[in-house]
Amino acid sequence: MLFSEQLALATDLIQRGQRFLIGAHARLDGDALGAMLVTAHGLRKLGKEVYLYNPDPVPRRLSWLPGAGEVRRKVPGGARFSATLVHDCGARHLLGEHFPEPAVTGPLIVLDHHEIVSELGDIVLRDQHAGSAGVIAMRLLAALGISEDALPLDLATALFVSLVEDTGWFRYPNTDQEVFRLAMAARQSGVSSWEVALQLDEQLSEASLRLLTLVLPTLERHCEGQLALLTLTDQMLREAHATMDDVGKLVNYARALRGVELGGQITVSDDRIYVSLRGKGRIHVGELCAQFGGGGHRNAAGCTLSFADSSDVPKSLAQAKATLLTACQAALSACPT
Ligand SMILES: [Mn+2]
Repeated sequence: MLFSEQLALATDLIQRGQRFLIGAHARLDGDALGAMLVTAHGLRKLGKEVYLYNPDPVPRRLSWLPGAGEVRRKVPGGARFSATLVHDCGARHLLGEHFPEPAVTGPLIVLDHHEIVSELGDIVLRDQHAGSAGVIAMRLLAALGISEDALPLDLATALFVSLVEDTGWFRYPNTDQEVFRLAMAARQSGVSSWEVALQLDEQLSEASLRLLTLVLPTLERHCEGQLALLTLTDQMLREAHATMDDVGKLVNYARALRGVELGGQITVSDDRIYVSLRGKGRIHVGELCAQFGGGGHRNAAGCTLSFADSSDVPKSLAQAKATLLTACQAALSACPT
């Protein structure tokens, strides 16, 4: 079904309903939370009740966003919603194990821009070309009659965060005219890019720098230098007195190297070995991660490689790495320069 047809269905459902559950993928990032808050502030403006839910806590660097403090990790018992709006999510398992039943959530409206996805949602507002999930949320609000002119500051701030987080501050190829137009709308509503940058990127913990000094020495180059890999373990987090909140975007250091086509970060945490992959455009990392049940975008994706045997982490890590190297080598060979 066309995006416009799905949009008409979503608009109708929201106009007729009163109470909405607002969700996003687990392990919230700036787009997931930003998009949730765009929808939440927008629906409130229309006189609707909203309830914000995520299985994971809001990361510290996003906790300043107006409305972030309303995100709850449980849905109140007995609650029933007219519909649930799920943001930036292309797979059910990303909603967490305790995501409520359909009897509670009502119909599921997905607002997403991932390319590699699995079946999820009764109404799916997905455009893989949209710069962020916040862009999709704005398309929905526009259809509901909310004008881009004179947005409330809380909504405009959430929108701006969604835009800068998923476009890398307007650098990635998804930075299109719609992104710039919405960024301009946010600016005109009073959002200061420097104030947002101060909150997002100028509040590092010392633990995050200590962690950097432990992770950077793990750098490995493979596939004739085209793949750069960094490894992060629970042990390093403990040594740096850091939490996952302090990890940041380490994987970007790997991709940023000259001669690198694929940057990867292998994380060993909670007995899980997962990988974040970043590309420069030649290789579709979303497709690469889909081989392992993951997903994402052309230049940014992730997947769980295996479950680590806690009795022999180095061995499980070596096996996971070998699997990843084989897949990367195959992808690089299939797409020569
Ligand atoms: Mn996104």
